[in-house]
Amino acid sequence: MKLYITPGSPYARIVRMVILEKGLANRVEIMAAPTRVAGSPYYQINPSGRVPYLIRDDGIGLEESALICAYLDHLDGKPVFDWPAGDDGWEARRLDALAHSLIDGLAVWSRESHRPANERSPTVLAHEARRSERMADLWESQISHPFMNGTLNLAQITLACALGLEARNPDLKWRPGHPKLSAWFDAFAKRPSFVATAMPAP
Ligand SMILES: N[C@@H](CCC(=O)N[C@@H](CS)C(=O)NCC(=O)O)C(=O)O
Repeated sequence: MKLYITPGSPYARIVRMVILEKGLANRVEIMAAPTRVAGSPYYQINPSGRVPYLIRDDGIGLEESALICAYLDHLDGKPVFDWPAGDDGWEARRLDALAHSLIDGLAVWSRESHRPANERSPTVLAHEARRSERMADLWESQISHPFMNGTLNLAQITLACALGLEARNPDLKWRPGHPKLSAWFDAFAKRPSFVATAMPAP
């Protein structure tokens, strides 16, 4: 299989972590995709131009990190990232949605800040900065939830990949005033799969 990524994509990082956690590194070749470039040859592979994108062994392509993670998780017939049943499952999905809300906003911020200076929107940058502050406050109140501290799950991975964008965005300062979130992240960041997928500086 081939996984198309960009090194700075937090969504691709989620999938790369799942590959390592599931012991699939020898089955998935990681390919750098030239995205957001006019006429990129990558558009012949994935017309949307987005990453992550998995080409399965049968040649079928899958887009969307959650779908790719689920596919990879089920390959061995022993999935570990399915949501729990019953009420626990709603709690898990609620927290995963909050982690996605954070990562989606930070991805917009990052994309905007990487545009040429004369094309950047101060309104968008300010909007996403304020959103990230509110979300960090929210996560400070949620991070002690048992689901965020028990067995590894996709909400934890997504939140860590979101917070890890501090390495890419010097204006993202989610730590001050959030000691519990900082402690959670620093502990999580020791995981070998997180270390191995470190984001490059901007
Ligand atoms: N919801 C998608 C988001 C993927 C996404 O937005 N990827 C960005 C990189 S972080 C991308 O491919 N950007 C290239 C482009 O917009 O052309 C997922 O979870 O996979």
